[in-house]
Parts: sequence; C-alpha cells; structure tokens
Amino acid sequence: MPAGGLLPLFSSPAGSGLGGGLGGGLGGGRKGSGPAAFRLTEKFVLLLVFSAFITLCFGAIFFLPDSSKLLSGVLFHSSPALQPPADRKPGPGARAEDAADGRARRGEEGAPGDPAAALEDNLARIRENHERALREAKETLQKLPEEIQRDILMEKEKVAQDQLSSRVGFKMLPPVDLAPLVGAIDREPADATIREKREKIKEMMKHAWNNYKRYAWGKNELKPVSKGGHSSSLFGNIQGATIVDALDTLFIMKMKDEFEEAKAWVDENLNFNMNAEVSVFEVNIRFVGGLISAYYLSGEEIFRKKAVELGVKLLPAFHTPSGIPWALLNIKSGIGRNWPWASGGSSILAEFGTLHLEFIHLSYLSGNPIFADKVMNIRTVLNNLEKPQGLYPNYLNPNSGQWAQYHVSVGGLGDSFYEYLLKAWLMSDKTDLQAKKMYFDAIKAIETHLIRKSRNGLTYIAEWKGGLLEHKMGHLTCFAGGMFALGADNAPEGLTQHYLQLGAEIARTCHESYNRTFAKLGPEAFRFDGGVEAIATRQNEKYYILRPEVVETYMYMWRLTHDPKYRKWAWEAVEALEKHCRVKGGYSGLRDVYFHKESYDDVQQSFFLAETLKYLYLIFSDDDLLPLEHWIFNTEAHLLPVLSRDIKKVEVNEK
Ligand code: DMJ
Repeated sequence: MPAGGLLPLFSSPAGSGLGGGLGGGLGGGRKGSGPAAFRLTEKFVLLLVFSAFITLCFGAIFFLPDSSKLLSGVLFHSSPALQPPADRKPGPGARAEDAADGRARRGEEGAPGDPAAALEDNLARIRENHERALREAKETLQKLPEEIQRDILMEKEKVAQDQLSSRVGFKMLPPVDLAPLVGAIDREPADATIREKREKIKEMMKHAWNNYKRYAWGKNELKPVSKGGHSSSLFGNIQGATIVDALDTLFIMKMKDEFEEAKAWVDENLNFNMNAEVSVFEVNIRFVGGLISAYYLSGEEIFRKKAVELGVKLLPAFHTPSGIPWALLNIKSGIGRNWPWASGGSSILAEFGTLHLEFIHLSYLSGNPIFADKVMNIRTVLNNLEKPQGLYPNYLNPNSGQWAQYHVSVGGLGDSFYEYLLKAWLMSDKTDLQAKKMYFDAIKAIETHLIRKSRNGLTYIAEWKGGLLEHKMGHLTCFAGGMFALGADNAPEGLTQHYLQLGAEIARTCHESYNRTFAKLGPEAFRFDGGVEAIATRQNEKYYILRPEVVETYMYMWRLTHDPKYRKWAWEAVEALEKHCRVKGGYSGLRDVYFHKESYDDVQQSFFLAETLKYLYLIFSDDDLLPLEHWIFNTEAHLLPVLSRDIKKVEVNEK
C-alpha cells in the first residue's frame, strides 16, 4: 500500500493523534453509514492488519528458536563482514589461518541489497526454520528413547569430528617425532643375477605406471587392453586409487620423478569432499594406508593431512549401536549401510577387522584418540563374544552386536582380520598382548577345524560352514602361509618350528595351484574334492586378477628361511606375468588360467602396483630393505612403522 493512503488515518477530525483516531472510530463507526463512518471502519481494519504484522515480526524474532541469528539478520541487516568467522569459508587464495583468526578481507564483501527483498528473504527463512523445527519435534516424539539417546551421541560425535576436520583444514596437526627411517633406502644387491632380476621387476613397474599415466591418469585404474580409465564402485567417486596405491612402491624402487608427479597429483587433485558411497575397508587399506605409508617414507606433510582428512570422513561408519562399523558409507551424508548380500544385514569380519593398524596410526598422526578408540571397541566386542569352537564367523550384526551366519574362512570375508591381530601385536612393539592372545587362540582353532591334508600330502585351509567343511581354498587364503611364518617366532608352547613349517606347507600348496595351470598363475579358488587337488573345477573360479597373496607368502618365507626355492618360485611368477598378462597398454588379469589362449579381463588392478610388484621386488632385494622388525605391511602392502614402546610412553605421560 502506498504511504499516502495511510496518512489520513492519522489526521481524522476526531483527534489529532493515534489515540484520537482510534477513539473516534470506535465511538461512532458501527452506527453511521456516511463516508466518515466508512473511513473509520477502513481505519480500524488497516490498523488491525498493520499491528498484526508488526506483532508477527517481533514475535517471530524473539520467540522462535535461534532468535539471536534472526535478530542479527532482521534488525541489524548483518553484512558478511559482521558474521562470526566460522560461518565464512576462506575463499580461493585466502589463508586458512586468516579465516580462523576472524581476520576477514572486508574489501571483498558485496554491497547490502534492497531492504524490502532482504526482509522478504528473512521472513521466508523464519517460516522455513519454524516448519523444520515442527517437523523435527514431530519426528523426535515418534522415536524410542534409545534412538533419541543414539541421536544425541551421534550429534556430539559429529561436533567432535567437525572440530577435528577443521584442525586438519587449518594445518593444526601436532608435530610428529619421525624416528629415523630404518631401511627405506637400500643398496643394490651384490649378486649380479639377483640385481638383474630386481631391475626387471622395476621395469615392470615402469610399464604399469607409464601406461596408467598415458591412458588413465587420475582415474582409479587402467584398462590396459582398451586403453582407458577403469572405475570401481568400491571407491565411490574418489579418484586416483592407482596413484595412491603406487606411492610407496615408487618410493622404494627409487622412481623419484614418478613419486614427485604422484605427490603433486595428491596435493592438487585428491579430493574427499564429495557425495560418494564408498567401501570403508577398501578406502582404508588403499587410500588411508597408502597415504600414511607415503608420509612415513617421505616426510611430506600433504600425505599426513590427506590421511587424517579421509580418516575423519570414515568415522560416521561407526555410528551403529554396537560400534561395529557399516561396510558402506556415504562420506558426505555420513549415512552407512551394509552390503545387501551380507547375511541379515551383517558387517563382514575381514572388513571391520581390517581397520586397526591404520586407525592406530591415524590417532598417532592426528594426536586424537578417537580413531584408536573406535578400533579398540571393535576388539572389545569381538573379544567378549562367545566363539563357536573358538572360531570367528564372517558375519556380525552391527545392531545386535551378535554373530549372524556361522561361516568361517581364512580367505575372502575373514582373511585380513587374523592378519591384523598378529600385526597389531607386532606394530605395538609387542605390547598389545590382547591381540597376541586372540591371534594365537584363533589360529589354534583354525588348525583344529579348517586345516587339512590332501591324499597326496598337500596342506590346505578349507572353509567351515556351520560345522561342515567345504574343501576349497581361495587365492586370497594363500596369504596365510606368510602370516603363520611371520608369527612363528613368538608362538607359545614351543610351536615356533611348527608354524614355520605350516607356512612352508601352505606356500607349497599355493605354488602347486599355480603350477597346475597353463598360465602358471593360480586360479581364484581351487579344490580338494571329487578326485582333484589344488585345481579349480568351476568355471567362475578359474580367473586370475593379478593378485599378490602367493608372492606375498613367498616374500615372508624367503625373508624368514632364505630357502632359494622361494626366489625360484617368485621368478616363475614374474615370467608368467610377462608371458600371459603383459600387454602393450599395461598388465591385465586373465579370465581362465587353464585356457591355452589368453582371455584378458582388461583391468590393471591398483593392488598389482601396491602389492604384487612390491613383494616381488623385495624378494630380489637384500633383507635390509624394509626389515620386518621395523616395518609392518598393511593388507595392501603399505608400510607402517612399528610404534616403539618409547613413543607410547611419551603419549601416556602427555595424557
Ligand atoms: C587386496 O586389496 C588386499 O590384499 C586385500 O586384503 C585382499 N584383496 C586384495 C588383493 O587380492
């Protein structure tokens, strides 16, 4: 309404002020029918509307939730410069510390806009806030008390995580006392043949890397036959898996230029601020593990910063009633879930049981115990549960905290959980005695219930399904030979020799699984039933995807026994890879290792660079490259230093 239309109301003959106007209107208005009476009614209605409007505005400002924000928005027309620094993000080129200190660059703020539009905007925001508050209140009323309690806890944790994120963003990570690295850089092997072989493996790494760079740079993996990028849903939209997975292999092979270009890519492009649903396990072992390893080897802060940033993103996965994390997590919304195929919505033992090493290091590198707390809680839940025959089933329900299906495997779904128990103990400088006990108890039960010998004397590890054995062993299970040997030294009851022997037997069986194929590379799974031994009988188990587990076991067996057969077997694998998997555009997996002509799967897996080539290279290096007393390999072969007792003493003292 134009302002002139209101003016006569305030100059009515019945009075000169507001009071007079009202009095005149109320006194004679109802009875009269002339133009004067009509004006009084009009006055009354307009006044009523006006005062209702004012009341609404003030009522909203003072009584709606978050009134302080509204006050600053409506009454003070706050410009961005007056808002608290936390509300503003540092712009491109701005120093993060500037934003933290609240020292904003005021010259860049825009001029205040049209006041009417601003008022309209504020009213819209008020309405929206009001509606949201009502909606939330309604939802809360429908919740069970436990759910409300959980929400409060989650909210609290979110605040803690936000604080941690901002510390990472503002480069406020505590200083880390990097112990002098033992054996990160080595000498050339003295023996010329060994030197040549090692050089050949480095050439393989160059071939894999250069082709990835040429055809798939920045993508997760390479398609070596069709020469393009390959994306796996395991990483959501996170990119660069091959770059991060390859970092430490490049470092130990002294491929300095390649390491530098990988580092630059991480610095400029590795991004976790996206709407992506990822596998918590895969992102942890490849990205968090790869970044931590690169940090310890190179001392470059960017790797630590990215590792902690990603670790924080993974924390909401633990928001379950038991604290056993979800398998899949949307790193933007923080919403988690489990694989739809996993028994009754369960989490998987090999997934939630393979976070420990990286999360202990994340706490060390961030100075925040939250990561260690999460994985120690997993440990407590598992330790307290009743175990059928002393075995750990592969499926655990994160809501009830109870086992689901009784399926036990040292291969897929179970494997690296056992590996991480042993390595948690070793990485703690042998102080984590709970991990040691759980490991040795577990492998004792495995030996009793799952390990068998074939008619011709091949030792294998079967799968256990509710008490019945399936006489099948996976390629993944072959890592266990190395694990048994690695733990042998400290085995209880004089069992050192026994476990070393067990490791050797598993290595032999896995070598047989390679030797009995056309490609001399092993199938995904092989069986010991129906008259066969160490051979795949099902078409869908005959593929080889450049996996490392067999050469991983050769590496540990070589280091721990120096029996030359392990170098021989490793070299057979190198020759087979060159003959059957190498293509012009990199290395490809095979669809059928028994078939006399290669059928490529057209994927160069990132773990081929992280693990397979690294283990092969180590087999042809001297033992002083990455000595096992100082370094722990995570399950993706990334390097984590043993955290010495002295470091831990410092931590405890500081607390
Ligand atoms: C790797 O990502 C890791 O070794 C994991 O523990 C199991 N699978 C692959 C390699 O086969």
